[in-house]
Amino acid sequence: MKSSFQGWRARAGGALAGLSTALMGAAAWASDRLGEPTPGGIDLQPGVSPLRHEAIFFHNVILLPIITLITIFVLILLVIVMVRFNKRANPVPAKFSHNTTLEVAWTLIPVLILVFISIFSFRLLFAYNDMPKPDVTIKAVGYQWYWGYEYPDHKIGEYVSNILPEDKAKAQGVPFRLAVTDPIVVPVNKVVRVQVTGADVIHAFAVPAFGIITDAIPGRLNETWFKAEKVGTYYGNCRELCGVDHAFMPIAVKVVTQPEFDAWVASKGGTVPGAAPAAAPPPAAASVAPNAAAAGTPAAATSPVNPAAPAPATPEPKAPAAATPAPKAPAAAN
Ligand SMILES: [Cu+2]
Repeated sequence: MKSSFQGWRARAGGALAGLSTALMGAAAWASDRLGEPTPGGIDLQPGVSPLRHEAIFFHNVILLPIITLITIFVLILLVIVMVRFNKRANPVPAKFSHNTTLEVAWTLIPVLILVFISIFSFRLLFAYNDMPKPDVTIKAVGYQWYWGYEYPDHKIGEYVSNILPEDKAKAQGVPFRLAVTDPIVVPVNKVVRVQVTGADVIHAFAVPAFGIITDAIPGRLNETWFKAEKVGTYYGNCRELCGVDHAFMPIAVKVVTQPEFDAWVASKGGTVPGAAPAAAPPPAAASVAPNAAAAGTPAAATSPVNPAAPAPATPEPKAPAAATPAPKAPAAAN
């Protein structure tokens, strides 16, 4: 039953999105790029995670038709009022000021519309909060103006991910202002938990293809999750105005196969959880306290994470930098 329902939803979503695209005469919907914006595109970026599919369905099949119908309905009412009840067409206006039936209707119908929307809205909200057991945990820390990533369960200490300078992006054939020096790497079809915090000001971690956006707030550890269904590179941005270089701290997520991911973990000096049970904390602990997430890092190094930034205003003890002091690359190409 569910599959036929999903099939219906996929068709309905596709038809509506295709219709809206055709109406607006934009670039072909089917050729939208995966994982990055399409020049001239108007539709939502295609999704590669279950939550993103739900969100696209909610927007294209539930919200968009309702908004369109209400807008058309109000427009028709306005036109009727302007044509039939202007001074020339209707010189002597009626004197009544109440109509109980009408007043009940224009109160009740919007309430019912909102209740209908809320059913889908809450279902999606709960799905976002209902994280399956994570296979990989990443801690993403927002800095002015770059990201630091850490894999506590894999004992990969925080490394810095800067924007890739324009000349290097061109040379590598990757999109400038989206590509980064050191991306997040995750295995395909695995549940990835992202713990998000900020070191200096509020940032936000957002990757449209996965349908996630989470505030990175100093002193607070937020959490979100995704399950990437396709191998590829998916780009995102900081989504909270965080200072002059806010536009230059992109996010890149490389989704690879499990063997490629294991090789990458090894190349970062990490270990696969379970392989070395001696010091690894239980994964569940990481979700509770921010410090627990850092407990898996090899050693309490003394150097701060970001030598360039002033001491973070984080009330709680900051996660110490891992064995390798994070090199602060210059804010590039600005
Ligand atoms: Cu920002």
